[in-house]
Amino acid sequence: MQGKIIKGIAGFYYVHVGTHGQKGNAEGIVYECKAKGVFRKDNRKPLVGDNVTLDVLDEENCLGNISELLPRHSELIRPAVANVDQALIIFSIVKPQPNFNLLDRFLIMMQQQQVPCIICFNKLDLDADGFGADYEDIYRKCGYHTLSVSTLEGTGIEELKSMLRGKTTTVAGPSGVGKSSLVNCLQSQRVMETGGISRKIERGRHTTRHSELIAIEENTYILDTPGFSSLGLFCLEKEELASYYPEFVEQEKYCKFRGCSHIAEPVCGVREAVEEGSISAMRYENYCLLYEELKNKRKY
Ligand SMILES: Nc1nc2c(ncn2[C@@H]2O[C@H](COP(=O)(O)OP(=O)(O)OP(=O)(O)O)[C@@H](O)[C@H]2O)c(=O)[nH]1
Ligand SMILES: [Mg+2]
Ligand SMILES: [Zn+2]
Repeated sequence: MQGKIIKGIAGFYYVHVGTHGQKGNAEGIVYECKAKGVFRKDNRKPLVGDNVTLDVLDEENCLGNISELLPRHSELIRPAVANVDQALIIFSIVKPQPNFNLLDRFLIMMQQQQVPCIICFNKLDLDADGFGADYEDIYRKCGYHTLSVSTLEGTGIEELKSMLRGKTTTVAGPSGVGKSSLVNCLQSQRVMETGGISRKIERGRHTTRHSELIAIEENTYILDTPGFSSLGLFCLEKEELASYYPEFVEQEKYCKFRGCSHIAEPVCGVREAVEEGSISAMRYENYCLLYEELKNKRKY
């Protein structure tokens, strides 16, 4: 039997096996498994997102053992998950207001791991001043896919679903922006757990502590993750930073110096674009802050 690890806690792995009831739905059974012998045989630790084969030990109580890890097509370090196709970066428009410095850090981190990103602004129902449209505009101009949604009212959810269909997506974003609420809202089907408790009842009210994959449709999974409020930039040289800003890369040809840092060099295409407004001043200011941070990190 084949399935997918949706959660790992304290040596137990929860493996979702699709039952392919009606076409397109996410119905399945979750087996609580150990992974005896797998590490020795495959020489790697099981990860959430791994496709596995399992032996059922007790059908009635949904207990099993993972017998083999199938090949991974990708592996993320943060969050630790296998076989992810894309990241959904979620910020709320208000309550809390977005921290764009943190948003840019997420984008850089995902690009470092070669994961395409969608930026999603939530709580559109609270956006009386229309800030969401401005935020989307800034990031769309940089080449990112963006959308605004209201989890509470269901606005934009169908569009989001079509962006997720057939893929495995990891969610990322700070605490309180509505990541779990959104994941709940995307579940159209009840997923059977050990003991048959609906995920819908259990989730959403509390801060998320474990990453967990949720089957939302056939072959469509979303990883709910704990929120975090800061993110250090790892394994990145200040000279590389600009390459993670797609809108800067386009302007580099107008810089006088090759390898221009866009900080203080004379005749800089990026700074000119900021002055004339075609590159967001907010993005550029956060770039300068991150550049300074990377520069100082090197000193000790
Ligand atoms: N008004 C409004 N409130 C929302 C919306 N989505 C979520 N919320 C509320 O925002 C709060 C936080 O939601 P969660 O889904 O727990 O947030 P989270 O991002 O999972 O937070 P962590 O698990 O701590 O990382 C809850 O009180 C939700 O009811 C929305 O679209 N509109
Ligand atoms: Mg949560
Ligand atoms: Zn420059």
